[in-house]
Amino acid sequence: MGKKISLLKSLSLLGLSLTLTAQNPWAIEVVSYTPGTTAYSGYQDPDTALGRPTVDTYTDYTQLDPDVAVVPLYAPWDFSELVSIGEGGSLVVKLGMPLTDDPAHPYGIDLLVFPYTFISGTGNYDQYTQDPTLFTLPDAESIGLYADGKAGKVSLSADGVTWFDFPASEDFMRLLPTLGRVWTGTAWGDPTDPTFPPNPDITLTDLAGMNLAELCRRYRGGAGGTGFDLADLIPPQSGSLPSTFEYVRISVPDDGNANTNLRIEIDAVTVVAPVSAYTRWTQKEFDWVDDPVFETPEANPESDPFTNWQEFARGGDPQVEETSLWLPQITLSSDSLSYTLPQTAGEAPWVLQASEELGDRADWQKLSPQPTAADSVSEDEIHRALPIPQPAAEGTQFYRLLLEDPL
Ligand SMILES: [Ca+2]
Ligand SMILES: [Ca+2]
Ligand SMILES: [Ca+2]
Ligand SMILES: [Ca+2]
Repeated sequence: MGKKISLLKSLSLLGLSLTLTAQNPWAIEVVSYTPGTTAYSGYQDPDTALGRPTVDTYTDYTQLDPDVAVVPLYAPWDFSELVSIGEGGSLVVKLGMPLTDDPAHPYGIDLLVFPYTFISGTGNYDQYTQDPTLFTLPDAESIGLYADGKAGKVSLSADGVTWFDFPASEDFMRLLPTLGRVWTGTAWGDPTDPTFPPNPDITLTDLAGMNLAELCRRYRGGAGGTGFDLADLIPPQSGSLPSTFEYVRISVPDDGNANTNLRIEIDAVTVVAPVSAYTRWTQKEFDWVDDPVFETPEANPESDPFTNWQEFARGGDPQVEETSLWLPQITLSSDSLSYTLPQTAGEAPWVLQASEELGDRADWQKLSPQPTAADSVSEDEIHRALPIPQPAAEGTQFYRLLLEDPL
């Protein structure tokens, strides 16, 4: 009986620890909020900055519930969705997970801020029919990003006491405005992933004249947002930057000018998720404004003999027709196996397999765990050496390298 009780106790402790370690990639707690002098009245509930960016908003004032997907032309606008920060004001939130400068983050972007903004220009998106195929974005002369009187800066802290700023040039009102749901081609589908940033180098003129449905596809499942790279933080005069941050501060300067009304409205902030080496490769090799259909591992946009997956793992160029790609040349010594990879393929899943037989009787088994590779880099190549375990029994051991399939 006593044993049963202690088992139940440990189970409930396990449940508790799971709850405590659940990580949310957005703000989970308001630490402080000072509206400042010019914050919009009504928009002063700081809890509206917690959680993910808004998925659905209201078609108009008569709606009791959100009934239309947020799109880059129709931003969330309700008191329950945004908090306003005016001159001299600030908002400090605690993130639901650590924020780091992870090299596996897309485009180097680590943090996303979702302010109130939208693509402006000629024409109105009809939020009642909410059909993005019927709307063409403004042309290059008239396309804009709503940023009227918006100003502010982002700072980060590890402990909530010492703050580090992004440069003043890193303002909020950058592409892309929030997208709430994925456009499936025929309907609004699942909520977008607010941890997947857009390419920070896209410009408004890249988007000019684009159909809204096409633009939504370019988000590639992400929610948009203004990206910040921790590598851009202003380092302290002495000491070094923390490697991990937990707090985000958004503040609006008081410019001392009674004629201006600087402010910013915030929907959410999120922590970017790492992505696969293959996804990062596509982000380098393909333009963001091009159709994402060309980026799948199976695709072969230039119709040479190699899929994108082969191009990625064998140093190919997915835009150039090639007749041959690199293949690993293996050298074996008594205790290690070596091969060379193009540097761009350094993270491709080449795995080492072993078999005691060759030919029909071969039984190739992936070494588990894989031997720890020692890489040395020269020019654009990686020379990789893998220690080979001593064979357990007498006889011959054969090895081969295998390129695994995409996940
Ligand atoms: Ca970064
Ligand atoms: Ca919000
Ligand atoms: Ca190809
Ligand atoms: Ca090629």
